[in-house]
Amino acid sequence: MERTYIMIKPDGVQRGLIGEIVKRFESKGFKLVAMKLTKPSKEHMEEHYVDLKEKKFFAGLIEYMTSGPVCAMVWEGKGAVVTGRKMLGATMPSESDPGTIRGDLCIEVGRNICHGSDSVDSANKEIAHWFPEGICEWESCSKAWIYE
Ligand code: IDP
Ligand code: MG
Repeated sequence: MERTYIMIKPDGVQRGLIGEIVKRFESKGFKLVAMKLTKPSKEHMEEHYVDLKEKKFFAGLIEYMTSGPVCAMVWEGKGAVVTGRKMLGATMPSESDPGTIRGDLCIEVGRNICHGSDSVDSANKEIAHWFPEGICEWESCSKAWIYE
């Protein structure tokens, strides 16, 4: 089953939006297989966003992302990567559709409250980066009511 790395950024944590975001993934039918609150180091965060290191907003992004705890999670389910991205909404909140997390809950790109893996390959890398201790395997009693 596919897994994706979803992270509630420091602004989402500070604004008390952990419950709201977790609720959407749970209600959808995805299974939570790892979760922790952690304050990432600069090096850890730079590695996470290594593909963006040439961008002019990189320094500001790292400062923002290391300004407080993030809620790191792994969600599992059919199509979790693509559907997770749809649930987050477009990177730019001004372009995120209503009904998406960013579309409903934030205004600026530099405070867009959540991260989601953009491919299965990045998901695997990000899960290994944030959860070197491994994830929690468990069987959900609702599986047969979510999947046919
Ligand atoms: P994503 O989070 O939707 O995958 P990316 O392009 O991977 O978007 O960018 C990572 C993060 O960098 C964004 O979520 C946002 O917080 C920040 N970011 C992206 N573009 C800009 C920008 O133009 N200005 C400031 N921050 C940006
Ligand atoms: Mg990205």
